[in-house]
Amino acid sequence: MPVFTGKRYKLFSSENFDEFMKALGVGTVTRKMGSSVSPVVELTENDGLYTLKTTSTFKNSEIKFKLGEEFDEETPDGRKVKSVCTLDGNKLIQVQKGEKQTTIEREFTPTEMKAIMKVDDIVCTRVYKIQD
Ligand code: DKA
Repeated sequence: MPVFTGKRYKLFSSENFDEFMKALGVGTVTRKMGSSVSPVVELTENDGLYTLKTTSTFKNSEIKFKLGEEFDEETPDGRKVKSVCTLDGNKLIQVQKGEKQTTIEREFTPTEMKAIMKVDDIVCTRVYKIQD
């Protein structure tokens, strides 16, 4: 298994998340809530079906997908998008197509997960440290 599945990663640092959310049209109240929480992310895999769970006191979300297969996703801020996830070594690359196109690249290592999220010309970097 190339990725570190079944581990829990908790948000440690975040850059440009407010700008990223603003570019997606997320309102002030939701942005404040989104910025104030430290979500825990967990990726698991069973027979080629991946589950990515994000939990926080603000919102819990879960997506299930097979690599390379498009699926419908409702984002934590309520956008309805078409997503495709692929794997490049330890990097899970998610492309979300909706009113705007977003990419979320999550790189998993034994100690941390780094998410690079892009929309328009905005790059948001979020680092999550392993738990347990
Ligand atoms: C995360 O996994 C953040 C995921 C990005 C969500 C986009 C907009 C959220 C607005 C609350 O830590």
